[in-house]
Amino acid sequence: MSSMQGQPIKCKAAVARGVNDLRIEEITVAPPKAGEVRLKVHSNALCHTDIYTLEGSDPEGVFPSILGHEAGAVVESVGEGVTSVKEGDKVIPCYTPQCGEPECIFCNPPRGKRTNLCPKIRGTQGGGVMPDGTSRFTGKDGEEIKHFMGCSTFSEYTVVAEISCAKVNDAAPLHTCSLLGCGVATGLGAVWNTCDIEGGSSVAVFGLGAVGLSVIQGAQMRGAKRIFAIDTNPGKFDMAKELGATDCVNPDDYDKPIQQVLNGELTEWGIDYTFDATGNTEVMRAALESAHRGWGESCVIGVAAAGQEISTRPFQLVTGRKWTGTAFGGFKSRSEVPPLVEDYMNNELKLDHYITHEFKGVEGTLEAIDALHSGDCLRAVVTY
Ligand code: NAD
Ligand code: 022
Ligand code: ZN
Ligand code: ZN
Repeated sequence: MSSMQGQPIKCKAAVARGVNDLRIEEITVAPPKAGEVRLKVHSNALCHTDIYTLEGSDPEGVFPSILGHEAGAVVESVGEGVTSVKEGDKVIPCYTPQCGEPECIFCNPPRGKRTNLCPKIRGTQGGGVMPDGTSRFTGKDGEEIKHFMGCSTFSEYTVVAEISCAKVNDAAPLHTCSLLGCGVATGLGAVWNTCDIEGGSSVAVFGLGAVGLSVIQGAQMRGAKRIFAIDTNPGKFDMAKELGATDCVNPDDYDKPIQQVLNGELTEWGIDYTFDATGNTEVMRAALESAHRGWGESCVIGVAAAGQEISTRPFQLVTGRKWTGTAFGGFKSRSEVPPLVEDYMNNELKLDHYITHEFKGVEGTLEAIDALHSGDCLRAVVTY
């Protein structure tokens, strides 16, 4: 049994004190309450939403808080009534929970078969607190520090809800599998779950960060025939090709809008499935309008800045295009993330390609943020 079971733990964390003010501090992590799990975080990969929130761009962001939501961890201790994980288990904390209760229409078939939007702890998670309405983190002066996206993995220890913990293989290498906590899983799931593409389809992905590249990987694994990789940074094209892209396109090389190039010039009637992995609403429009006349489907993965709106002419929909979107690739976290870890361990899924930078210690989070700002970073993984 963990020697700290039932006791508060003092540890290091990167605390977001205010806009662009991330400080390495000693914090206290309270023991898990009923239905909660305390985790020792092994590795954390930075994702843009953490930076976006730190920069003050998320109007719902709260300070002080502990950011971070793409991680691999080990269970340190569990609260009352927790049965699905135990001390020593490897887990991936997930920002989309899966309560699995028989009465949850989002977790269960028939309507919940293909969604992961379990609302069980949505309100408290969005408010930066645990389901009982309080925080498990306190700072030096005993002041409350808020949680973030139900994960808060910029800390050596964190507390999450049991229903947010995906228990994975005991032999899983956590520093690579951390990527399955957000970016890579999201791109794969957009292809496999949200759009459920058929073999032989044509695919286009806008934005070749970790999310867009995993769309390419997922499409190739499904047997897509032609995969268009689109980015304004041509430095991304080599990796796109390595993961399965057949055509790389830089919109800046053309005078006309990219949708007219993809739909009408490079293809006659458009592309079966298109994905936005940029978060830019103009690109979302271009992705929709690049989709195939009569049946093309376009999936919004990118998260747009607060208050942004999308637009297109209704003609685009009347002529048979569909506009959809995804959260965490539609994966049900606790039941569908562990098989992804198995795929990686069986060499059926690539993860190592996405790790371009590695750092040590919670302090490394600061260096990782700088790396993420440089154009050549896919994922920077910090191992504590
Ligand atoms: P990233 O910043 O690493 O990648 C974005 C890429 O888009 C970059 O390569 C950039 O050069 C390219 N780009 C920018 N403007 C472009 C344009 N006009 N045309 C073509 N390419 C352009 O980001 P990421 O980590 O891969 O994440 C991508 C998006 O997915 C973000 O918006 C992120 O918030 C979102 N996301 C959504 C979910 C979800 O569940 N829906 C989950 C994770 C990430
Ligand atoms: C993760 N994201 C972007 C980069 N990394 C990301 C951001 C938001 C969502 C998904 C991924 C998202 C889509 C839909 C929702 N969220 C709302 C879900 C609901 O209403 O139940 C979302 C999620 C969590 C939080 C906010 C928005 C949060 O915990 N603060 C899943
Ligand atoms: Zn993320
Ligand atoms: Zn549920």
